[in-house]
Amino acid sequence: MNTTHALRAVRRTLLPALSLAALCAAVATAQAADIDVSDARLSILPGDTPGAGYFTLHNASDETISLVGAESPAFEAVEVHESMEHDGMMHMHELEAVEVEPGASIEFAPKGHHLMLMRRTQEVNVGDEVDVTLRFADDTTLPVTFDVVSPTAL
Ligand SMILES: [Cu+2]
Repeated sequence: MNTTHALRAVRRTLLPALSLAALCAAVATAQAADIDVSDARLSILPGDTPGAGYFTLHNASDETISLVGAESPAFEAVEVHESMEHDGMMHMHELEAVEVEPGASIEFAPKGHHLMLMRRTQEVNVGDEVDVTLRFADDTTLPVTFDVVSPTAL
């Protein structure tokens, strides 16, 4: 775990989820309207293991957008991760930002980019819906509803 990672975890713990959401709503601008998220699924296993969030993000604006984080009331921490294969083993690491150029799409999918949702604050079961707020570099936010699915349904 690197220093940036540790600092981020501390900052998120100190900010109550509700005030953060209110703050984000207040600063949201028109940009979020040009960002399109589809097929949002949250894959979970029983027990308090991390969940993995998958979706397709389309940038319909005329500027490059940069996804820098996410929050969810159902989890204490959400990170943007990328999985990579190295020496025949899958590894993942946290990304500071994921950029999407104007008119482009990026797919968050198994074995690639994903949101890692850690430490549940409430019960989360297959069939539920979980609210996740995506946060971009210019402080705009985008609320997305994820369908909770079993990993076998992906
Ligand atoms: Cu991960």
